[in-house]
Amino acid sequence: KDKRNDVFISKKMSYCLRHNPDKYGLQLDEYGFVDLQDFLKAMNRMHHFQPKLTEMKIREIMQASDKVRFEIKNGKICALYGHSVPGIIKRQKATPPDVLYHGTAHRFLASIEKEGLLPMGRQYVHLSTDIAMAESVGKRRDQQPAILMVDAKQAHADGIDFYVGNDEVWLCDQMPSKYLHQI
Ligand code: HQG
Repeated sequence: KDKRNDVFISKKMSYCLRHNPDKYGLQLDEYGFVDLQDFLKAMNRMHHFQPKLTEMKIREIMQASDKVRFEIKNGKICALYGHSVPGIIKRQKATPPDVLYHGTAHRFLASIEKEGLLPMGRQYVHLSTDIAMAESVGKRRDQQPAILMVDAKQAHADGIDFYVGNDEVWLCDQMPSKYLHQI
């Protein structure tokens, strides 16, 4: 199986569903879903996948992936997190685990200390349920990432909303630094 090709397809799916559906002539609904058949047509039209991208191929890629990035439901598909599209994608509010983690680069720590965690280029701040995941998220930006522990229980008690991404990824609008502790 060609792993590289699967990664390429997955990245294009993320690009379309998180960042630029417009370029594909697609419009996400308020929860970020788009009709799966329309999505397949647009992806194939744009990238000329050989063989053609099918629902089965997408399911196969989703199954083989280390991260749950997409969801297929009622004939529609969405990205579960990571969005930067202009209209805010609605996420379901929920009670987070008591503790969450965020992996980042050491060079960002001074700014995070001052401003808290901000969504930066995305719609939400992304938090991980476990340290290993936070570590791998942080490694995208720093070989030896800083791991921040988030006192989600206190933040939630103080009125900060949390939203579900998937079982391992939680989202929030921002996270003041008083709830962050480097570990
Ligand atoms: C940092 C991947 C300075 C923040 C991952 C992060 C994740 C600040 C960067 C998902 C800051 C933004 C998202 C502040 C936050 N000052 N820097 N005040 N507040 N930052 O990529 O969380 O593989 O937008 O620490 O696994 O790294 O694509 O967010 O380093 O789940 O599916 O600004 O993307 O998933 O970076 O990653 P990002 P993220 P996929």
